[in-house]
Amino acid sequence: MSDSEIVVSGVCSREGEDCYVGDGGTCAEGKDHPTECDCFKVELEENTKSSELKQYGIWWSGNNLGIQDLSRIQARGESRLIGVFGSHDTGKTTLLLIAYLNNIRRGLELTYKFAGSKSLVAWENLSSYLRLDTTKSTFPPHTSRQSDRVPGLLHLSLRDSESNLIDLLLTDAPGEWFTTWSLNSKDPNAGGAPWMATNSDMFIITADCNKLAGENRGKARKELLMLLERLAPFTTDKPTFLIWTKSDELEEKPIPEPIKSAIVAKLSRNIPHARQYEVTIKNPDSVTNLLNDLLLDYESSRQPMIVSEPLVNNSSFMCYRGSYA
Ligand SMILES: Nc1nc2c(ncn2[C@@H]2O[C@H](COP(=O)(O)OP(=O)(O)OP(=O)(O)O)[C@@H](O)[C@H]2O)c(=O)[nH]1
Ligand SMILES: [Mg+2]
Repeated sequence: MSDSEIVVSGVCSREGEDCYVGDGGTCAEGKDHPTECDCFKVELEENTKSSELKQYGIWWSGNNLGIQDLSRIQARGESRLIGVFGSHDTGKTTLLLIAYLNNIRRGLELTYKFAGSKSLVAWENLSSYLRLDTTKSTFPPHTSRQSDRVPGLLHLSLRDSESNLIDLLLTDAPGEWFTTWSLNSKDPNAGGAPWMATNSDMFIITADCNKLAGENRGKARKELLMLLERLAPFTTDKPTFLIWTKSDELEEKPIPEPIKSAIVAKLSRNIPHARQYEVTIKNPDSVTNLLNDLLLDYESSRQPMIVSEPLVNNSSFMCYRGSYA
């Protein structure tokens, strides 16, 4: 076996657009070696002595997935996109992390079993805040506002009770996007909010119990009502859950009745099929249960395809469809 290796460096004309071969990713055209691709211009070719095994690139880095990765996930089967909407600090990222940590902790006990992830690095980076080390655990940091048109996507592969693989993509977006989008759907600072609204298969909307009972409850209520209104046309026929986050705070500081009933009334007017759940970091199963129910709702909302057999002959014998017809 030869231990020499040809090392090639150069630039791809699609670098940064949809190809990340220069950053150690794989070729967007699917070539095994960049030199085989017409888009790649070789700048330096060296013959090196190497005793290391040949390394093959993989298309995922483990970080948040983007729109290019989405098409690759979709290529292996049906995937489901869950859009998580809610203004700043309403517990969106924490909710996602509880789902991830509880899934890997409870493993095989759950109906939908953890079967891998292409964004493990992103999950682990975020959950390192929540994990209890020898000193203390903290909440994840605020999701930074990006100018992207698409949010960071977190990926979970699950297996259902019949061992079918389900690719779940969950959005982790900054809350400011939704506040801006609720005010003006055309505002460029709304980032990936319109993309999420159009492309999500299921919707989670966060209502922060702590904020709705706190000093700025008027502002929190207004932001939530505006979001419900903006989102309503996109949620038709799609499973939608309104999630009361930080419900552990309710005992000490309940949401004033007029505020709660205004939100519930708006929800039943604009998104009548939406279901409501309470979640808290103190009860990780509350998040797992809501995801289970969301997936079950999605399965039952899908209409079976009606296949009608074409009439190919006028003979009554050939037209016979059996006694059921
Ligand atoms: N009491 C309580 N506080 C919570 C809970 N979940 C989140 N929090 C608090 O809410 C804060 C915000 O949570 P995040 O998950 O970062 O909120 P976010 O919606 O992702 O915020 P942005 O990324 O800024 O949009 C955390 O820093 C915690 O202080 C919970 O279950 N109970
Ligand atoms: Mg966040």
